[in-house]
Amino acid sequence: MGAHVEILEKLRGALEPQGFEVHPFQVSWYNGVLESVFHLSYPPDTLAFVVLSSPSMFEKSFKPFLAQRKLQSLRDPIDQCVAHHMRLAQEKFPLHKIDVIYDYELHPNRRPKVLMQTAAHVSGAAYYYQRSDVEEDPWGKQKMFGVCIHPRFGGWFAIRAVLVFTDVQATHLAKTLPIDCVPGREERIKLLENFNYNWRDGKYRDVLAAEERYSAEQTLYFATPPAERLKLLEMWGHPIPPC
Ligand code: B12
Repeated sequence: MGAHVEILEKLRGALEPQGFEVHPFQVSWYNGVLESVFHLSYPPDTLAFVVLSSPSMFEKSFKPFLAQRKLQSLRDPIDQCVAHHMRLAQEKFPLHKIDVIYDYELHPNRRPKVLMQTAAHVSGAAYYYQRSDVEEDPWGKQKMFGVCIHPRFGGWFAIRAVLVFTDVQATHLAKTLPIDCVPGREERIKLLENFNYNWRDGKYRDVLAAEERYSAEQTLYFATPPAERLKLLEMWGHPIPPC
C-alpha cells in the first residue's frame, strides 16, 4: 500500500464533509498532456490532489464561514472560505510539505499556475471536453473554450485548488479515467456552444441530469457580478468591515 492511500483518506475526511471532492494524481500525468510552459516543476511521480467544490459547499462551508468569521472586504468571499478550508486540511499533515495552488493564481506573465480542467481530467474527477473531442468540428477559426463535466454534478461544480505533497511519491497510484458522460458528437457540440455562447444562463451545467445542483440562493450569488456580491451578503445579514 502506498502512502497516498492514507493521505487520501485523511484529506477526504477533512474536506468531504465540507462539500469538497478530492482526487489524486501524479504530476507526470498532468505534465504529460501539457506544453512545457504549463508544467508543474516537481519530480514526475510527486503526489498531487485536485479539489472540487460540489453544490453543497455553499451550505456546508460558505454559510457557516460567513456566520463565524469576519470577512475581509478586499478578497473574494468564496476564495477566503476555500483558503480557510485548505489551511485546515494542510494542518492535518504537519509532517508533510504541501504546496497549495488556487484556481485564480497567475504567474507574473498572467499564465495560470495550474490548468484546473486538465488536473480534473487526469485525476479522473471530471472529463474535460475540448474542441478536439468533436470530430470535424463546425467552428472554423473561432476560439472555443473547453469545459469539464462531472458524472454526478454535471456542470454544477468548480475546480478550486491543487494540493501538491512535494515530499511524497505516488509510485503505486493507479490511474482513474474520467467518466465520459457526454459521449455523443451532437451533445458535445451543444455543450461547448452553451458554455461558450450562453454560459450566463447556466444551461451547459444541465447537460446531464445532475444529482445535486446549486440552490436558488447560490445561483443568485454566482449570477451577481463579483463587485456586487459583498452588498448581497450584507443584505443577507453578514456585515462586512470597511476597508
Ligand atoms: C482564464 C480563464 C477564463 C478566461 C479564458 C478562458 C480559457 N479557457 O482560456 C475567460 C475570462 C474567458 C473565462 C470565462 C469563463 N470561465 Co474561466 N477560467 C479561466 C482560468 C483562470 C484559466 C484557464 C486558462 O487560461 N487556460 C489556458 C488554456 C491554454 O488551457 P486549455 O485551453 O485547457 O489548453 C490546454 C489543454 O488543451 C491541454 N491539453 C492538450 N491536449 C490535452 C489532452 C487532454 C486529455 C487534456 C486533459 C488536456 C490537454 O493543453 C493546453 C495547454 O497547453 C480557469 C481556472 C484555472 N486555473 O484553470 C477558469 C475556468 C476554466 N473557468 C471556468 C468557468 C466556469 C468560466 C465561465 C463560465 C465564467 C464563470 N467563472 O462562471 C466562463 C465561460 C467561458 C466563456 N464563455 O467566456 C471554470 C470551468 C469549470 C469547468 N466545469 O470546466 C474554471 C476551471 C474555473 C473554476 N474554478 O472552476 N475563463
